[in-house]
Amino acid sequence: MITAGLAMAFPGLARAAVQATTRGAQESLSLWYEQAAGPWVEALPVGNGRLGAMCFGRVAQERIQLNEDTLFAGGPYDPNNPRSLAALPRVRALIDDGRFAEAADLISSSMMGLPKTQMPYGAAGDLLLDFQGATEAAAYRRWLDLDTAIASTRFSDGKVQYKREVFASAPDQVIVIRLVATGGVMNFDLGYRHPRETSYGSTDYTGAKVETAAPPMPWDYREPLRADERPSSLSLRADGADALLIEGRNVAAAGIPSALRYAVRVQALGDGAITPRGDRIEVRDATTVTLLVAAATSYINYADVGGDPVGMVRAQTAAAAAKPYARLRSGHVHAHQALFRRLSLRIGAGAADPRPTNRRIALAEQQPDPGLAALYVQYGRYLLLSSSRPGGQPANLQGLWNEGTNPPWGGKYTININTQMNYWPAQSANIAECVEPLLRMVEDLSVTGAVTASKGYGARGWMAHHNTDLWRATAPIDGPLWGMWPCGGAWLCQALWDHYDYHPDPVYLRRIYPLLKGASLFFVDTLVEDPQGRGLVTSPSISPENEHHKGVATCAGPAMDRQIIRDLFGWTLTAHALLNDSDAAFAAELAAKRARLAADRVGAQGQLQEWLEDWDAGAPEQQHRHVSHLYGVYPSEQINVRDTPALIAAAKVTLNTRGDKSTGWATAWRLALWTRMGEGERAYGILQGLLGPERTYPNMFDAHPPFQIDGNFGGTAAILEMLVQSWGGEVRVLAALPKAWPEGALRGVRARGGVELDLDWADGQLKLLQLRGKPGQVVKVRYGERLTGMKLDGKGSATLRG
Ligand code: FUC
Repeated sequence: MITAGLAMAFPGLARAAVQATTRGAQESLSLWYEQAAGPWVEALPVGNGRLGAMCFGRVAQERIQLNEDTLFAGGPYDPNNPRSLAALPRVRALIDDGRFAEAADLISSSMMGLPKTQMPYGAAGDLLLDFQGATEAAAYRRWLDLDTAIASTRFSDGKVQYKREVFASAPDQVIVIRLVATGGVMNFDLGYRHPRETSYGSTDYTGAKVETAAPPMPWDYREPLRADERPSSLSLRADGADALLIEGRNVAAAGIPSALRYAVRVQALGDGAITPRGDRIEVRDATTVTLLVAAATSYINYADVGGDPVGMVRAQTAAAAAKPYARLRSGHVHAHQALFRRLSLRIGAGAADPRPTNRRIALAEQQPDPGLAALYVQYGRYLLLSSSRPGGQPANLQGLWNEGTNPPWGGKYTININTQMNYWPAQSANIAECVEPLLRMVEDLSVTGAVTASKGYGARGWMAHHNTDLWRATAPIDGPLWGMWPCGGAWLCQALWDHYDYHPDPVYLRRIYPLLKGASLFFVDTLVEDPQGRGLVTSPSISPENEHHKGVATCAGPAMDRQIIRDLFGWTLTAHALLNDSDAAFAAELAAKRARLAADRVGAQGQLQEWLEDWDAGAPEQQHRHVSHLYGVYPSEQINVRDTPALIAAAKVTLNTRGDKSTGWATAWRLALWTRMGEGERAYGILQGLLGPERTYPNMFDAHPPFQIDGNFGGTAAILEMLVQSWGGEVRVLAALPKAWPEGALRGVRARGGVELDLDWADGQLKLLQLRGKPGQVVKVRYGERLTGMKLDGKGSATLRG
């Protein structure tokens, strides 16, 4: 359900929001192409946070592939293994004895969730528009305008000019497809195709070269629409004089039965003759047609599937049909721009690049293209705004966009890095509203995860392991090497804390405090003494997905857990003090345990140790994609160049061993880490790789490979971080500016403490810095060696000239 009042849905934000800044910089805000999309990763995404569409821009047969963010498999389920708690003491004893493989075996046989996998995300099918007689096109162009959030296609057949626009409206909760013919008419049949199973393997991520030079689509290409592809549970029929209604059920998975019903309704409005014919709508002799598409499931929340999707899609299409197209369009554009236009970025001179986007990506590693980095930032902001809006589900592994019923890694929420990375840019990129779905997901997890805490660990509070899904499952899955990690929920709290840090507001703090407190309580109850006296540790755990010995990841007290819990306890203590929580005993215990968490360690190679033992040099995968023990450097600030230079030196040793090349998200993390450490040139080299064709598809989706959206978001946050950082009570300006970016302008980037900044730089030097915030507030700004306390005036602004 989409909540109307943002302020109610997400207290604190309305007060903290600042006025949209003037877009002070010229920038290119379009992705564009000279050919229709062939593979799915060439199609252009639109989304309103809940409904998504991939637009192919094909000539003879347009394909619009649909998603709805609650269309997951299965239904409400309790995944907690009743044998888990009894096995826990034995697992811990085996770990204490160094018998890690035996501990992992026992975890595998007694502690994994039931079922051992979670429910995959699905797809809502395809609209196929078959145009009569269309076999070729001239003057073809398709593009995605990030500033209006509209995907467009135009071409001509020599006589008639055709134009199509597609957008996903947040205010009207429909996808709108507008088709216009000038100088002639259109004739087409509108059909619907049920989603098919996608055939990605989940293991093909180890560096396969991505196909970027797919042959251009023939203009007359048509995909078959075969009746036998429709499962029997699916009904497809005319609904009134001008609409199709599709009703279906989600799929069962891993023994969890299908519990969701869904509906898609497509209503066709326009001139010419619009006639339903069985499972199609015929459009004849039309010059202007508007298709309104609504989709919904019966999902109300993770425990309630009693919604009325047919009623919803009928109401939504009917409401939209009552508005003229111009109003639907302007309502959509206005809602998008109110958020999107808060930030602008120019890197370089800002001259428009004459090449189509796929060409720029193909050459990104060979030629400097600073404008592509700026476009990547705006695309990242566009993607988060389109996949995570108040009232909807959080951005999943693919954001919102998924082609079929078996996406890579289930297209769910992997919370040992991926979901967290999705929200890295939310604050700095000035689109903090996008965090609201994540806040509600954590609120859900604090309920389902309390059951896992008590049934699995005999503990108070709540917790989540390394994955969750629409049903908010929190038990460990997949196997001990991936799933037996207790810090997924704790790490999610960081995005909630960051929102407070960037938008300090006591109402919001009161809302998240029980979540922080519950997450902390779980660790108060489950931290154990390291038998060698090094302090308090988690057990059992892993350093996400990395083996310390061949085939074994199970251990106690990996560095990442200690760092995350140190942060979590710190946020909780700060909130406890700010809110005057009277539970003094809780705070005292938290502070005492925080002080006794085992410290970060430097190993024999001079590296930051990934585990409590110095196993790093012998670990089987020296270049492993995860860099979990560097959480302390980024996104945390525990380890930083100002306060802990020795640990920073150790982190660099670690990162040099890991190497710069990795999967999409892991490349983005490396980029963010070198950036945070002030190493602009190293960061720039990594960024070139991220923007190039091995890690960016033609539609600018991140290539793990396959497509996974976290790299887009991690990359967006890291590029902004190259220009402005906010940690340790200071704002750092141009701290990792590479030589390749001597000039540019950034407007509307945010920093901790409720501050917004504009900056101009030229010749590699800061020229102008403007701050906005609370009148009288003092902001510490560091530029190079210079640290300046800037006091905001009575209007809440301050200016520094370089
Ligand atoms: C983690 C990563 C993989 C992938 C998956 C969705 O398991 O290690 O690379 O991103 O999440």
